[in-house]
Amino acid sequence: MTDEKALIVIPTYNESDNIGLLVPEIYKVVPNVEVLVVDDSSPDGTANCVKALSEKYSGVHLLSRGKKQGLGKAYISGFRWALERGYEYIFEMDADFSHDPAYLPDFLAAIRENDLVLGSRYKNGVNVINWPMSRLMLSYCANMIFTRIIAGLPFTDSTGGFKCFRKKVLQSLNLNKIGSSGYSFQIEVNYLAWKKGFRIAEIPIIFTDRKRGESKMSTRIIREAMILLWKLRLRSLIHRNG
Ligand SMILES: Nc1nc2c(ncn2[C@@H]2O[C@H](COP(=O)(O)OP(=O)(O)OP(=O)(O)O)[C@@H](O)[C@H]2O)c(=O)[nH]1
Ligand SMILES: [Mg+2]
Repeated sequence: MTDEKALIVIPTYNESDNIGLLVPEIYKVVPNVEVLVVDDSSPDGTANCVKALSEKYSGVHLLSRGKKQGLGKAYISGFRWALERGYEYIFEMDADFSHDPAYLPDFLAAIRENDLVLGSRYKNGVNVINWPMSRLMLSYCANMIFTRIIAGLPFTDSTGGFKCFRKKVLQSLNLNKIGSSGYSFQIEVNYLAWKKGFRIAEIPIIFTDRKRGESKMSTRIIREAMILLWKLRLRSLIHRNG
């Protein structure tokens, strides 16, 4: 564990079954980090669970937003909150236990030599547990074929949401201009960091499907990602030609 301040940003929508279990697991592994839960006024009372946690763990913070506006917008407010307070390492992590806190030390080790560390489900084969074949095929093709071929990204997992940024990467992004909300938010941020020449590493993670709570995956999210890939392709072509 490094001495610099690390913040784990966790967006939540109806994660009251998970968040109260996840935070203690995080603190067992990395006691010195802080946690910011960005909740979009979940009807299931997730925010109350976070308030109770913050009484027990002084490093737990809650950022409440008025209504559900998608993952991307939640992360952008979380990033702004983190930058205003000077955290050096800023994590993205899901609340649903798909991202095992046991990997947090691996990220902290890798970020010492890098500016952005991506947790990859596909770096060492396929490490996804309990997803239906259709969902796995969609994710695998999106990452290993579409993002690499259409947008030219050199990563094995560009849509994953378990990652760690150095502060300077987020400071360099124009957060107002990031328009994506679903998985394409992850692709867009990776693309922008890669184009700026930051050092980006992937570490292998095993991803497990959620056991509790409901999925927010939708066809709208998939459509948004496909449109973004072609936009990025176009953007690369325009920049290449002057
Ligand atoms: N604040 C906020 N959080 C969200 C929103 N949509 C999803 N999340 C959270 O983002 C994380 C990832 O979302 P998931 O629902 O797990 O999405 P997923 O991983 O695609 O779907 P499953 O794992 O299959 O359920 C979880 O912690 C969600 O609670 C949103 O609109 N606002
Ligand atoms: Mg999930």
